[in-house]
Amino acid sequence: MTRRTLNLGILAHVDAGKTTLTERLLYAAGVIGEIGSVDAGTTQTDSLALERRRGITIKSAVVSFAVGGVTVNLIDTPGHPDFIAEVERVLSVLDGAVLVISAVEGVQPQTRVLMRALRRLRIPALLFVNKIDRAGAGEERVLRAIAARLSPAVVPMGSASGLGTRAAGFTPWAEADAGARARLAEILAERDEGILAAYIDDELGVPYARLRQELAAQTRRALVYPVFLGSAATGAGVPELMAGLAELLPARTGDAGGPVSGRVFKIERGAGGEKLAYVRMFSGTIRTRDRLRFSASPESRSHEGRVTAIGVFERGTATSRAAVSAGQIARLRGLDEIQIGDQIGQPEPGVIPPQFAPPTLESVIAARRPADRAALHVALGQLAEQDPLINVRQSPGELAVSLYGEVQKEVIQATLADDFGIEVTFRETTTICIERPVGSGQAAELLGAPGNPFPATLGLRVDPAPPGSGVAFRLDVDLRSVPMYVYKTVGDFTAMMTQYVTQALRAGPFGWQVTDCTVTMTESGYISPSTTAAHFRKLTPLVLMAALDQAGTVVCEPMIRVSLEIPAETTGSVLAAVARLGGSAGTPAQRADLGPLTAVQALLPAARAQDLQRQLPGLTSGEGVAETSFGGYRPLATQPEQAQSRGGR
Ligand SMILES: Nc1nc2c(ncn2[C@@H]2O[C@H](COP(=O)(O)OP(=O)(O)OP(=O)(O)O)[C@@H](O)[C@H]2O)c(=O)[nH]1
Ligand SMILES: [Mg+2]
Repeated sequence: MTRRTLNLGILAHVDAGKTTLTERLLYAAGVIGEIGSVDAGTTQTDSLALERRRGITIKSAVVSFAVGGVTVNLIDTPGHPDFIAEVERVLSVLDGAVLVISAVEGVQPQTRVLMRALRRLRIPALLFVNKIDRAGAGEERVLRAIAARLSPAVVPMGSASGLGTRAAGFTPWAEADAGARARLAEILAERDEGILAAYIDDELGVPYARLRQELAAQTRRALVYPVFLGSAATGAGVPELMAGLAELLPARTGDAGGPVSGRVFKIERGAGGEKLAYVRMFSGTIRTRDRLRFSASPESRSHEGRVTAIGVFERGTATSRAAVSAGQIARLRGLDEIQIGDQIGQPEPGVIPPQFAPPTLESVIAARRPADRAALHVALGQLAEQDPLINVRQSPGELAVSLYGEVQKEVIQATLADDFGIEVTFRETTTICIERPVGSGQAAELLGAPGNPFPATLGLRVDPAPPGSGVAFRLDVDLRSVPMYVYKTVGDFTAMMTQYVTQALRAGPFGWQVTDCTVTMTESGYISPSTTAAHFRKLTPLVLMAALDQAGTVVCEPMIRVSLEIPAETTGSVLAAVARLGGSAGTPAQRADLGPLTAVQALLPAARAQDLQRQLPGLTSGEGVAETSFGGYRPLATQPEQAQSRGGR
């Protein structure tokens, strides 16, 4: 029998109670007989030693349970912004989400970042206002903030009582509650003509069952967001939330007989060091001993591997099975070359990967014991496999890792010590710049010409492209000049060249990654059978650097957009601080939803944004709040001299 599956993400600002809620749901579903605690380090999903020690989630983790005929694969995610990369991968495999909001702290910066991503990707979500048992918990205040700052299309599903006490509870609206019914009909009518007509006809005449059906339909289309209240600590509101998962979110069966399509959202190493890939299946069936093809994107080079074991998530953990099919999540063994984010088989239609800010910081990392140097290199490579945005860069004698922040740095340090036995030191954290071409440049190496060490012709042109557009590669050569005995298809040749070009652009004339450009291959030539793929690979950086030198590049630093909400009388001193830190600010604005606070948008160099956050409490008597997001790249005011460049990185 095929069961319906709901792949559910639990998302929230750090500490809102995701892991505690996960534990509660597992308990309520009968998967665990005892509730573990984050504070004692005994939960199912915070299973890493480091997570237990620190009491925070670092890696996403999958557990499953059944409710109302639906198998729920729950993915508990980290809330700390340093680990946003984990959340990014998870978002692309979800059918639905629960966004947890603390009833005490209310809507927090990361809550808004996540809600924006859910709305953009049209992922259906239920909101859970947690911690109603804690002193300082609010109901009206939090619901107002949710409506003003997350989405106006929210539907409270009941009301809380005994706020701030262990006895705090949640009561769903009764069917007979005329007020609640009218509010529900009103919000649904805004998005459905049929309900609107029936509602205008007779305000209370719309059958309740029809309203619930319509609520489910609109929730599944991510048009409205039902809100539950409760406490993961006491269990209040959890049964209602659980029933809501089955009633309101879209569970799927999927086409098990269709072509294989899946996406890898997590990589782990097993006890013996073997790679384990967590895959969400969109279509088709994978069986043990199947040979699979996978790649980072349809344009990039694909790899193959044979599946040696399959674990399918059932009643808590992964259970060994002979096959996994559409809709399910599996842990696959045997695919040595697979990487996080890889697509298995055919790309699933219509999935736009979310785009959070890239890491803007990096730090040079070194092994304390010189003998560990090689081992450190291997270990960082493995960490980068698991964490899509850990980028390790090598320059002569140095290794630098990209970072989101200090907590991630501490976690990398502890992981290297615990799992690999390598003690490391970090140098101070610096920002990661990029280079953009300022003009067009062209260069070529011709077959047989003096100075060309390889028996092949390669010509490349580089042109600037709009900021944020990344790198595009185009082929503009006579196809007869492409060595088809080396590459089976033109597609393969383009994929290989794209890879060589991407690799070569990792360090431009000033040593930074070159981006926002189009690279066009303008000339190609070979002599059969001496010309090999390696000749094109080795020529690419030579030709591309010559073209870039001709084009010229400008070094740009990452910027952070800061949305400030500050008491009106502190505007002057906050604007002065922004200017001192090298930033710029927009016109302060009064907004109805902010009360006595004034909204100001500022743009600061990433290196200084944290300074502003540190100064803010002092500048605003603790009343100002700042929310940050990535603000693109801006050319450095003082461009480095080429001679002093970090060349050779
Ligand atoms: N009083 C009370 N405390 C709670 C509740 N839910 C969680 N907590 C506490 O809040 C803290 C954070 O809980 P977690 O479940 O780790 O929160 P999280 O969202 O998973 O945190 P990260 O994964 O690190 O982002 C812990 O000390 C919990 O015991 C609740 O409903 N009421
Ligand atoms: Mg957690």
